[in-house]
Amino acid sequence: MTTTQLNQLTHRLETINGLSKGEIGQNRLVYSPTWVSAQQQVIKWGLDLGLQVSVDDFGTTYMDIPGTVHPDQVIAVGSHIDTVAQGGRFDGLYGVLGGLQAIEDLLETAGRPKKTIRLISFSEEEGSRFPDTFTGSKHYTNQKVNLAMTDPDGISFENARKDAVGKLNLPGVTHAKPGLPSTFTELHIEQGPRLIDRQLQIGLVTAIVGQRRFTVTVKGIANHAGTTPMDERADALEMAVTLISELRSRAHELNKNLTFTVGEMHVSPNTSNVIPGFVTFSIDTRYSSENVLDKFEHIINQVVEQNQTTNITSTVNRWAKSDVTHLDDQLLSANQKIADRLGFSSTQLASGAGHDSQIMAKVTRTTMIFVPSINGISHAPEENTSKEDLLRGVELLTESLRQQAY
Ligand code: HGY
Ligand code: MN
Ligand code: MN
Ligand code: MN
Repeated sequence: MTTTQLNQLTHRLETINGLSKGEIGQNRLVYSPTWVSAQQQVIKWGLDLGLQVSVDDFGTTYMDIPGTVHPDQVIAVGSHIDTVAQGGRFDGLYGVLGGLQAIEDLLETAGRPKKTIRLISFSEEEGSRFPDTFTGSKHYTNQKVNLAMTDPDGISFENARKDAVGKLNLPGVTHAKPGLPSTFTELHIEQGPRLIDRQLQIGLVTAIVGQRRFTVTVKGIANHAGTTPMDERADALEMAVTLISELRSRAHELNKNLTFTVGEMHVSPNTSNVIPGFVTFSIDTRYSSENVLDKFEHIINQVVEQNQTTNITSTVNRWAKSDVTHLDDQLLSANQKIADRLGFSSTQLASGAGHDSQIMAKVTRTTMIFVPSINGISHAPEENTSKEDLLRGVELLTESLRQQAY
């Protein structure tokens, strides 16, 4: 990739990340106004490049260069366009725009491919607005998504979806969901410290860890902070804190590598002189074996059950579950050979982050390419990757596409 092409990639990253002007980090929550503008911009770049663009009912965008010899064999690349709240500039977006850059470089240097190349910009992966994850790739792979689920403001997925997707039917765009590809490759930042700490340039992903996400609801009795005796309170927040610290220690006892994160909490009425009567909090837990996750899910239910009192009740709802996913060995070793040939230092590793690849791996041969995250930070405005590393990831992806589709 030449400097011009690298500048084009960074310009495109800045254009889309610039849509969150004045906000802390990136807030491209699915179907939000910045999400619509971002997907519209990706579509425009694809149309300018002469790609055949289609958009499905969930707003996932597919951009094809039909193959000259085997148009029915589809080699796909892509990632997700949405972000977490106050997220980083590269998670997801780098895989979409890096894929676009690889395709552009190939069209310029090698002309049309023999097999169809497809760039996919998945509508939603993070689960940061609605209580479900990977809804874009789930829809593409014909998995059920609950359209009636609502976001914290009570807006339904169905209504938000219809309103946003209607704005993507730009001139030249077909409204359709294409068939499944023969292979899928996702270019992504590592989102952790391993590559950067070991000064390695490329990560080739062997597997994606399993994850579970829960919402715990604690119901107490709202009351006056000044007049209610301490031993007569049904303080929902105090109970939530007890549950969190007990579960946190049990996670560690069960397995020191099990991750346990409470990232979201809603306190009601969230007023300084009122004893909280209602609290919800999230639990995100990951590990590379289902039975450890099953055991921990059992512990969560047990601890929540044991902490019922007369006036405080707690319930737990598990709303996301994905099993550990092993990725395609052949594609990985082909990429290993390319990385070696290009002289890139690399390692093979499992991903602690979830990815659309774990959904695509259920229906097609799938692989992932990681580039380093500076200081290992992700899901935060400080998320960063050097230009040289961005470039190397695209170069490896370009060679992998050349090998598969030409
Ligand atoms: O949460 C994750 O693992 C991913 O970044 N969605
Ligand atoms: Mn991601
Ligand atoms: Mn993410
Ligand atoms: Mn992900």
